[in-house]
Amino acid sequence: MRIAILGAGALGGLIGFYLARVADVVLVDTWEAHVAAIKAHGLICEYAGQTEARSVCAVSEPHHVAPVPIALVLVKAHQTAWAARVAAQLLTPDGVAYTLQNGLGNYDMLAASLGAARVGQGVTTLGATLLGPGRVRLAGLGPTTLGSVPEAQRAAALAEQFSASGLATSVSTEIEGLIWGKLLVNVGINALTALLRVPNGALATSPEARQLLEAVVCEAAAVAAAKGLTLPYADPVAHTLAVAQATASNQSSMLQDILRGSPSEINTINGAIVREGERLGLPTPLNAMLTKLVLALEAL
Ligand code: KPL
Repeated sequence: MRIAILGAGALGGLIGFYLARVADVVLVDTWEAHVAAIKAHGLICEYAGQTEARSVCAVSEPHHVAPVPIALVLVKAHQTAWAARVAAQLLTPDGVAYTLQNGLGNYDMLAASLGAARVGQGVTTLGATLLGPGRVRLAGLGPTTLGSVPEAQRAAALAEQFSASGLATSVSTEIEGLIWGKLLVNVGINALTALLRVPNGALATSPEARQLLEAVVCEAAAVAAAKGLTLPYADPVAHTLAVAQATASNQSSMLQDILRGSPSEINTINGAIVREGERLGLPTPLNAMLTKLVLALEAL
């Protein structure tokens, strides 16, 4: 199977590294130093106590890439419009783009551009860190789930490739609840760790940070409940705290973005809760406050 990965950052690089064991992978990324390093030395991955380099095709320009039946969209939210253009260029006429990005809104942007029949969505609990040009680290193995829409057969074939490469993956007909399940975790962890500049675990150990996490997750869980969604766990606060503890020494992706001086994904995470709350007539003052604080931090 030929698979293009649009955005070879932490998660895109990690998934590309694994998938290249079993599939014909091409990484497309605008960061030229990263692409040059992968071309020169292979994609280097630190995982399970070892460091391995794998030869993977990487390009910054999709012009000369042969058409692919599947594109995985793993760019940050502010690059989704770019990914939609590249997917339109690279996909075969019946090809499908799957977004595994954080937050809400990316699917809608891709579907508006490619048509809903050519876009699928999924959710991953894998953790990854981008260490530098051409180098990623596995920060945590966890399941990935692909939605059965728009095409259950293709999702099943892709899930099989993921699993064969070492990334446990299944297909679900209830992908929206799973996406919101991860969204609530990101709502509770990402902005607070970025603002406080602490690793994830600090949110569970500091009583004040923990209170904030609880309040912001409860607000978002009320929005999910008002939408009638079934989350993949019973207690959103307990689950988010468990993720913060399980990833205690990790820097959240939002903290990594802020430290790099890159735009964060705040508008697709806490900002998305505010927009959904407004639509449903539910107040979300804490999520609104965190969104404004992170936007202010980005502008400093
Ligand atoms: O998904 C994450 C992220 O950083 O974006 C968590 C689960 C918070 C792990 O760091």
